[in-house]
Parts: sequence; structure tokens; C-alpha cells
Amino acid sequence: MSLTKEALQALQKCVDPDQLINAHEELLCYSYDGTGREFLPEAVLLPVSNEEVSSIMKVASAYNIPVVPRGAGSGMTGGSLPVAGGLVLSLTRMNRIIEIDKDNQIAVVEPGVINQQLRQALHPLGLFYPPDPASLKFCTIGGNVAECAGGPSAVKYGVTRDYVLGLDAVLADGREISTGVRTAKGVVGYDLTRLLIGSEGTLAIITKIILRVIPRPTSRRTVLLLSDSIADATGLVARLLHIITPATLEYLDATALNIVADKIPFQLPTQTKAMLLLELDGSKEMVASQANQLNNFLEHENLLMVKSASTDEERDSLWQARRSVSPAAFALKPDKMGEDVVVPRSRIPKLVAYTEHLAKISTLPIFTFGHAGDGNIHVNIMLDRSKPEEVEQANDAKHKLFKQVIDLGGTISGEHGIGLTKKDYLAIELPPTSLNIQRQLKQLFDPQNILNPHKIFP
Ligand code: 2HG
Ligand code: ZN
Repeated sequence: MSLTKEALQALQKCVDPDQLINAHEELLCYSYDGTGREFLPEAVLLPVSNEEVSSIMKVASAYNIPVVPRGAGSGMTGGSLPVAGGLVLSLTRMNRIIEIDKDNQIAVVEPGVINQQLRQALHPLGLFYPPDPASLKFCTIGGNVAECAGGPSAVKYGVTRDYVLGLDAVLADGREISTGVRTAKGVVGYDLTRLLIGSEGTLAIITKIILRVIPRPTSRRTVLLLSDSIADATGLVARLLHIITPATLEYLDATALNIVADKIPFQLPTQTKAMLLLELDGSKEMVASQANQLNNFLEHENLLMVKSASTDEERDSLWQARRSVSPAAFALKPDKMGEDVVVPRSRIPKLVAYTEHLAKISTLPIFTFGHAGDGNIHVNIMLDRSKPEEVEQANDAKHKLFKQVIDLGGTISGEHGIGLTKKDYLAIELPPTSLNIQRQLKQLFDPQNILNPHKIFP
């Protein structure tokens, strides 16, 4: 326990009574995330302003209390889990869209704004914030920034970091900083904005985000490609991207398709082994021209079926199916290791063949889906954590997978971050000098190691 009576009293002075939770049954709500692991915090604080965050951090550093910032708790690697107890700083009440500057295509938001709410606010203004994690209906922009979230549209539009111009943040000792700019360009000093993006709550608490937004595409077409061969379907990805840049290029294997089959508005041929889900967007003319190029390209491909969604309802069902793969996977086993490895796109067939090999030598269900357009494949290893032999098998498969990914010239995380679940594997990818410099940065920002301790570093 790091929260003494004296520290608790000091914290009570920072916020109103309804902004501090320490009843056991309420603490439980802040003890888990998308990994299904659980760690109980000693107290939860719900600040509503920068000033409150700052005064909380001053108390936390004076009393040496661990602090874990948290958005919606939808993270996939344990980033928001209070593994050392202490405080959870829930930023969900800092949920104002402070400003939308239409002329300059900028939105300024607090971290607790839900991704989808920002999209809805931008829509009538003809603007668009592209990063679209599968959890966009409930995840927060602050969490997206902390993990540098991606999503299906990254293949055309990039990830969270490509839209963040500047940040306000509170340091471990309570000091406040502003980084970046609210202009289209800016190169004054080191890029602290980029350093904080993806830092998983280990360097500072993000309290305000300046985002670049873009004109909203007015037209789109959703196309489904079905193949009886995973190798053929994934082999097509890199070649297709020479012809057009779709807004999404997603891939699902047969298991992923099976677990969401009830949501797919079409009958799939029984030989289906893989699906690619593509979306074209832009103006009406651009979409029509890309669709033409796509059709010409597909004429020479050996596919079971090519089908376009003909109504908005069909399109929504297809995306609902895709976004449900991750939660639906629990029908296979009570626990999952959901990895988010990335390889150069031309090597996806090799990666997927390797996962099939891993599945063959294991008794666990292992299946793949994900953002093929980015080479970002979710390898899901399903298991029952109460069975030690399954945990051992799953860890072994994960280790082998990561090694193979590095051999293929890839990276062990494309969008979920390192957090808790991948920290022991960091050295597979980062050489010692790079790891050391990163540790020194952490030390500089947080010398007492109170901000999200035991994350990222082995
Ligand atoms: C997705 O793309 C998410 O659906 C979750 O990133 C992936 O559960 C997963 O492995
Ligand atoms: Zn994903």
C-alpha cells in the first residue's frame, strides 16, 4: 500500500468529494482493461481541469504514490492497469471539445473526449478526424494519443500521431508543459509532442490535445473480396497498393469470419479461407475511377467472390462484423493474447504461413485478421489462463512469433503499444543503446518513477 492516511487527506484537498473514489466496489470498475487482467487501485481521482491534475501530481510526487492515467480502459496491452496499486487518474470527466477552428482545420479537445463524439461534432462542418481504432465508439482521444492508436483507415490516412499538432501535459512533479504548435508546420526545438504520443502514460499526463483535421470525403464504396487461399488473398495486398490507395484494406481469416458470421450480411461460399475488406473514398468521381482501376486489377486475380455493399446498412453490418472480431474471439476460449505485429506488406503471406505453422504445433486456436494494408496483422492466440500448460504454450507461440516478425523485418507492435504484456519482449526489437536512451528519457521526465510504473521497460 502506498496511499497513507495523510496522503489521502492531501488528495481530498485537490478535488471535490465526488471526484475521489475509494470504495472497493467502485475501485473494481477501474481495475481492468482490454487484456482482461485485473489490478486494484487504492483510489481513483476524476479531475476536471489541468490545475486539478497538477495539484494531484504534486501530492503524488510528495508522497511517492504511483499514478496511472486512464481513458476508457479499452487498451490491449495493460497500459491503464495500476499494477503497483496507487492512484488511477481517470480523465473521462475532462471531455470537452474546446474548439473547432473550421478555417484552419484544427480541433482542440480534452483527453476524455470519445473518438466517435469528435467525429460526430466534425461531421456537419464537413470535417473529418481519420484515426479509427476498432473501439472508436467508446475509446478516448487521450487514450488514443497515449498509445498512438491506429485503425483500418491508417493505410490511407495514417495513425494518431499524424494528426496531433500539440499537447498540454502535466509532469510527474505537477509542472505544466505545452508542446508543439497550432499551425500546419513547426520545427522549434525537439519534438516533444511526438515523444509524448505513444508514451503510454509513463512520461506525463496529457490534458489538452490540438488536432489537425481534414475535409471529409463525400463518397465511398465498400468492397469485399473472398478467396479460398490465405496466401492468395494476402499476396494480393502489396500489389494492389501499387494500383490504388484505398481508405481501408482489412483482412480476416476463416476463423475470424466464422466468429462474426452472424453479422455478415451475405452468405459466404463454404470454401472461403480469407476475406479482404476494402473501402474506397473521396469525391464521387474519385471513387468511380478507383473502382474502375480496382476492377481491372481484380480481373486477373483468382477470387471466389467480389461484392460491393449496396446500401449503408450492408456497409454498417460489414464494419460491425469487422469491429466485433476482437470481442467475439472470446467464444473460442476465455482468454486471448491479441498481438499487433507488423511486417513489410509483401511479407504478409510469409507471416501468415508462419502463424499457421504455430497453430499446427500447438493445441490452442491461433487465428489472424487485421490491417493488411499496413502489414499490421492481429495474431490472436486463444487460451485459458487457469490452465498452466495453455499459458506455457501461448507464451511459447508468442515468443516464436515475435522472433519471426523481427526476422521478416517487422516490429512487435503497430498500434497497441508495449504496456505490460509485451515489455519482456522489448529487447527482441530494441538494441541496448536505444533501450538505454529511452530509460534515460523516462528518468528525466519522472525521476521517482511514479508515472505508470512497471510498463514498457523489461
Ligand atoms: C482491432 O483491430 C483491434 O480489432 C483489436 O486492434 C485487435 O484484439 C485484437 O487483437
Ligand atoms: Zn487493430
